[in-house]
Amino acid sequence: MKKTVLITGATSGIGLATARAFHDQGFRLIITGRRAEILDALTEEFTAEDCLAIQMDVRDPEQCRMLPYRLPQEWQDIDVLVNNAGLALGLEPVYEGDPSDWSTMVDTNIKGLLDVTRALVPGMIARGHGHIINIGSVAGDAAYAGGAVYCATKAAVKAITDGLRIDLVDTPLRVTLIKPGLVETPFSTVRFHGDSERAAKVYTGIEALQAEDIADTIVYAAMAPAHVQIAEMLILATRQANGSLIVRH
Ligand code: NDP
Ligand code: 8X3
Repeated sequence: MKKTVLITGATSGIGLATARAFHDQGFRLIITGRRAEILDALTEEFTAEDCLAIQMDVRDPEQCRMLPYRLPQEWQDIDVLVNNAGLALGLEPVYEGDPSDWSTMVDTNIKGLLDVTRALVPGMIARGHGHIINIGSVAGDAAYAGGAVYCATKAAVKAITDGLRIDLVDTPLRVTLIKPGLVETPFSTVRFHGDSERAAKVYTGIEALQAEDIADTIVYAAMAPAHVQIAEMLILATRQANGSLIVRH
């Protein structure tokens, strides 16, 4: 019987690379995101037998609550949940930031992750197995200029992940935090509200991480023997030391 992974935000970047990496390892995929046309194309790529697409917006608490009820019986036994959906919006000082950007980041990165976790973890506990892998960031370790709110959301992901691991310590479930550094994905285009020229500069002069590099670490954590719980991994580009120090040539 193939194992099943559910990935939030599987339509792009790290989530999409993670879907492909799990598929290569023989997992069945439940892929989610807001963009239906990409989900449809991916269902064809992975084939309907191995892939169930669920269109959803993690900012909507009711959609998160209903998620388990939208899964056909044969898709309910989720082995791995990858809470990946997330974004940064803006790179201004707090005193010039857009409150609507702050709400979107908080609702997606913190509340969405919490609501999906709340919906799916009780089933894992009842079945006696499961692995929750949350995508944090180096940004959660310390704030950087213009990133206060995004960094705060990723610090919250770290605290929620640690708290969940404590809450589940007397169960067979495992909880992992993956903290990537600079990864070259559409992340910066989203951050700069579609300004792809500005986004490209983020990755100029440095060999940035690729989404596949992070997918490898996620699959590594998931494939570790059942008695091994990878609690946390920080993955940086070689010319990056932390959220603020990046050397470009
Ligand atoms: P992308 O923009 O490429 O992917 C983001 C994914 O999140 C998309 O699939 C998007 O799907 C989904 N998403 C965003 N908002 C929602 C929502 N409201 N409901 C459902 N899905 C949503 O960026 P990355 O792959 O780089 O980012 C993935 C994660 O990795 C994020 O949590 C990010 O914070 C984190 N991260 C990224 C780093 C980087 O440098 N790139 C570094 C460290 C962490 P759709 O638009 O279809 O809804
Ligand atoms: C994304 C990486 O450094 O742009 O979390 O915040 S960074």
